[in-house]
Amino acid sequence: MVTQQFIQPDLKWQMDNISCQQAVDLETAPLSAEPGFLLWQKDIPEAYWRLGGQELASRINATKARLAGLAVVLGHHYQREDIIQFADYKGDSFNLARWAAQQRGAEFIVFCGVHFMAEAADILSAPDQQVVLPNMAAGCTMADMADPDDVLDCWQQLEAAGLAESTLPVTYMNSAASLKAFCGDNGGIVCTSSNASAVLQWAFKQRERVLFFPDQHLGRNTGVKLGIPLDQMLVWDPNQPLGGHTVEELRRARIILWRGWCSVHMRFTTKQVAGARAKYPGVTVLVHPECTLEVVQAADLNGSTEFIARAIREAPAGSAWAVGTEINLVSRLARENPDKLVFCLDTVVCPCSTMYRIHPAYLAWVLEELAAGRVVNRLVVPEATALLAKVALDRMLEVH
Ligand code: CIZ
Ligand code: SF4
Repeated sequence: MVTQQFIQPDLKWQMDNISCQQAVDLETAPLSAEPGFLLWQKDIPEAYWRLGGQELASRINATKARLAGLAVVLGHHYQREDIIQFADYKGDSFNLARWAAQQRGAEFIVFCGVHFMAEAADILSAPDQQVVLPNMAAGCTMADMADPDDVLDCWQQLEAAGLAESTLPVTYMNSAASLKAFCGDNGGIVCTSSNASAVLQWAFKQRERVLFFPDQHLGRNTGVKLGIPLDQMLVWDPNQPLGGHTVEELRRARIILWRGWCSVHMRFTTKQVAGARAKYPGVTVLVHPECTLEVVQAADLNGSTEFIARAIREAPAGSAWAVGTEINLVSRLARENPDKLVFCLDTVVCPCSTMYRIHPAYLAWVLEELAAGRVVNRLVVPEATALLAKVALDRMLEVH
């Protein structure tokens, strides 16, 4: 199945970005009217291409009812409204992974999220459970920035420089299963944005230095939170020998940060923070740690999507929140908290274009196939990879 793993991430982002306006709209455009469909999984039968939102919704509801007890639908916070409404469980990647590790009831886990999350669910679920990703082209541009071959090459260079023994690999959940396996095999661990500080503290108890991938911003922001000076955090450029550093510089580093980022969170700027404060005095600025350090430092609070949702839910009525994360979540929080002012820091913000690829037509398709006794879009992580990746994921679940 094609995941467009090999299209250059930023190009993918630009090509897909045309769907911005539709994404925050509650109207469901038929699949054939989605400009991004060009990049999505195309072997969905044509019978689904032109179905409208209402018909899709009623077919999804009817099929879900037929599959009750057999299939569950998981939905990530960044999913579009016309998908999240069908989720039996909603959450961030950490909670959804934990859910998959704990529940043994449903035979099929239909994962409305992106590829790496469905992989984690497959690794953590029981062997008799099957994970289905409605659109196999729903990847993550940040995860794609850490090409497993490049990370292995980096590790070999660290080994040759005599630095690998004192370095612990830590991968953000947003990464390929093979990189989680690499961590599992080398004493390393997985983290998410809800447990990055605890994971890094654990990592520094094991070894002097951390190799953190793929998101340099989460790594740097967490390092700063733990008091690590900026000059002890280096960015590894996979296109340069030794990542662009000398052995001595690498030896002195506490965190080696991979040169990756999230295009969605890179859109937030300190200018937007200043603009929100000027327009709404007293506003609380709350951003995701995938934003740059400057934005995180200009904000009042930062944290994972679960943290963001909880902070707003528990805030007093009448409070104002400028939020720097994916627009589908921000719009949902605004709707769910009508007694507060909740708005996105970036007024022209775009959604995560890969999360958006889970269109209701795909959900209808995979559910109707399940109801007919056929499994399409099953996501299977090869056993050898899954075993090692589970070691790193289990370490994460213990550290939290
Ligand atoms: O870990 C996740 O689910 C993501 C992508 C963001 C967050 O902070 O929850
Ligand atoms: Fe990946 Fe960014 Fe989308 Fe999250 S918001 S899934 S990091 S591209």
